[in-house]
Amino acid sequence: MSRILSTTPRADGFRMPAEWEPHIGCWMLWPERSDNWRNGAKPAQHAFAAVAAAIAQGEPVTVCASPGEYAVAREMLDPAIRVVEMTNNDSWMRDCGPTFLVNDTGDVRGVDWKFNAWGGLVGGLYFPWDQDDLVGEKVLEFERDDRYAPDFVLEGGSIDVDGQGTVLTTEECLLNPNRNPDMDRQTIETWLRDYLGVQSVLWLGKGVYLDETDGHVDNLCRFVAPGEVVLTWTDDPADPQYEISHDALRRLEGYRDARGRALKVHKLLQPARPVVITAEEAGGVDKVHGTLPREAGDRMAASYVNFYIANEVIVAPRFDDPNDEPAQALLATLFPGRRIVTVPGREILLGGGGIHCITQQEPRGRRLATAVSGSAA
Ligand code: KQY
Repeated sequence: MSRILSTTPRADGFRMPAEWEPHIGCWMLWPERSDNWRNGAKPAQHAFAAVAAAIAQGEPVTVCASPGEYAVAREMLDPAIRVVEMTNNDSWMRDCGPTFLVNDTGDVRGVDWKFNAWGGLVGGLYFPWDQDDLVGEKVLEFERDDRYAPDFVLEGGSIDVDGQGTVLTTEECLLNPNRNPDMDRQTIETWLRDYLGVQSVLWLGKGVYLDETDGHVDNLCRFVAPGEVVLTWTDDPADPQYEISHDALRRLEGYRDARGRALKVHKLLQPARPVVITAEEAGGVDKVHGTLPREAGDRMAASYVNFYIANEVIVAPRFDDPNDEPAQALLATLFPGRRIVTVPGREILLGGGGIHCITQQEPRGRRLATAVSGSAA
C-alpha cells in the first residue's frame, strides 16, 4: 500500500531529483483517443512504441494501457517493456503522473498532484479528466511509494528542477487562473518549495508559441546540468517565438540559482520550418465537443527541448528538418556520458506535445520506507 502523508516533502527532507540522476525506470501511457490522435491513434501508437523502445535502451519502461487497449499495446510494444492495465483519459504521463522524490538516505516518495486537463472548464483540453487525475495515485500505489497529495493543480511539464534547490517554471502556466485561481505568485512559490523541496523559483514568462498547455516550461527551457539550461531559440525576428525566447534569455541572465550560480544558457534552435498540420492530418482527428479541435494550417509548438534524459540515452525528437542534426549535435555535447537516440516527433506533436510530455522518470532508491518502519504521518 501507499500511505498518504500529511506532512510536506520539505519538512521531511525530500526533494525532486534532477532528471539526470539515476532512474529505476520510466512510466508512460498508451494513446488511443481518436479526438486527439489521428486515424484512431494508430500512427501515435507506433510513435509511442518507438519512444518506449528508445528509452528501454537505457532503463526499464512501463507502459499503462486501458483495458480495451491492453492487448494491442502488449502486441505492439517491445517484449522488454512492461505493460500494465490502467484506465486513463489520455496519454500524457508527464502531466497526470506523479512527481517522484528522494531524500539523502535514498528513500523514495511521490507527490500526487491534482490534474485538471490543463485548465479544467476554463480552457482545458478535454472533458472529463477524472481517470487521468487518478493516474498519479495508481502509479504510486503500484510502486508502494508513500505519497503526498496536496490540494494543488500541477502538471509535471510545468516545472523543471536541477535537483540542487532550483525550479524553473513559467508565469503563463502557473499563474494562469485556470490552475490554482485563489493563489498568488508568492503562495504558489511556497507550494513549490514545500512539495519539490526547492529553495529558488525562477520564473520565465511565456512558453513556446501556441503551446496548448499554457506554456509548459519543459518545451521551452530545461536544466541539462547544475547551473546550465537549454533554451529553445530562433534568430528570426519575424517569428512569434523570437520575443518569447529573448525575454526568457534576459530573465535567465539576471537570475542566480539556489547555490548562487549564474546560469549558462545553451540556445537550441527550434525547427527551421514551422510544423503545421496538413488537411489530411486534421481530417483524421474526430471532432468531439469539449476536446481542442485540430485544423489544417495550425502551427504546432515544435521544440527540441522536449527530450527525455534516460540513464544511458537521451531520447530526442526529429522533425525531418534542417535543424535536426544541429540539435542532436548540441545535445551530444551537453550529455557526453549518454548516447543520443532520435525518434520521429511529428505524430506526438500532432497530439499536442513531445517526448518529455509522454514520459515520467522514477528515481532509484528504497521503497516502503515508512511502511516498514510503521511511522507514516
Ligand atoms: O504536456 C503536453 N504537452 C500535453 C499536451 C496535451 C495535449 C492534449 N491534446
